[in-house]
Amino acid sequence: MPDYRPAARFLGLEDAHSTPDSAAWLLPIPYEMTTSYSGGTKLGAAAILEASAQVELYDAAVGCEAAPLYGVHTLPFLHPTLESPAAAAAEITEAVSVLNTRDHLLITLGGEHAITPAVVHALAAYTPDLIVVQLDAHADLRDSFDGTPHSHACAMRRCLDSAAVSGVIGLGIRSLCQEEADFAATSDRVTLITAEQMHHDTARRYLDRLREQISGRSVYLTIDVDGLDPSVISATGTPEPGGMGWYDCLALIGVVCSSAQVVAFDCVELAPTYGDHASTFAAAKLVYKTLNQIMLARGKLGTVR
Ligand SMILES: [Mn+2]
Repeated sequence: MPDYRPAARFLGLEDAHSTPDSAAWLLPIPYEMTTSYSGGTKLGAAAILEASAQVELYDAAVGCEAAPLYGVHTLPFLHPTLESPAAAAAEITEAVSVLNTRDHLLITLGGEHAITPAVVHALAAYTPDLIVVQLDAHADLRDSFDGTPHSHACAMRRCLDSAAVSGVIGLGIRSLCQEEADFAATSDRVTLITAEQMHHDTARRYLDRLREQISGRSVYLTIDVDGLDPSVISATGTPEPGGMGWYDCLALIGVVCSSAQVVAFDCVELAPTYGDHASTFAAAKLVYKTLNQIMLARGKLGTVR
């Protein structure tokens, strides 16, 4: 009989490589309360975990089977209260604070994008001068949406509520309203590199600009899967045409991980649809490849390259 147990752990790692001593801690947060178009992101974390068991441990970009070298501890699912978006955000912040991930790389899997500011606020308590690098189709800079300031459409605006967050750099942005455009233009803490700018910049000079802005600094990386083009990942609640290709995305992540100190990252807004395992697998592989770039920068992969 084949064993159809769902993958309880990221990459289906063995016991020895999935302990609390692991360099990376992965926290699934299947929270969904404010999605605005098509829902389903509460199923994203479980789908990514299940798909991750199919991802090869060997990553050609780092030239080795990387995960066993640093370990990934998959934590139990965090289910915040659904009493209100504000209460959910407060609970996530509290839980991440209590968890105390200071000595580990924290990876969170959404869930909707509203989890990002909640996690950032917990990390900001001991990370001054934190820059949030956002891969996303949407600016998420509205001050309020659908009657709540804790909507997924306000995720980056809420990150900026923390004085420890010195900037948000959005890349791949191609959907925003006048309020967000005006806010981005007048705030010295917001940089938007739009998908159109990236598309026309065939020499990828935006990567140099990004490197200059984040070099040597602490970065929280948030990957909203709708930042990628729907030809790569279409299983998301608010898809937008004209997003990043797979290799553009990897190049961007490579620059972030090699030039900044990435303290944590998340992958949010995957809304798995039956039959579209390509989207889910791409998200799982993207999380793994991002993790490997961070561990490479931290010297956890030794000299295996
Ligand atoms: Mn988005």
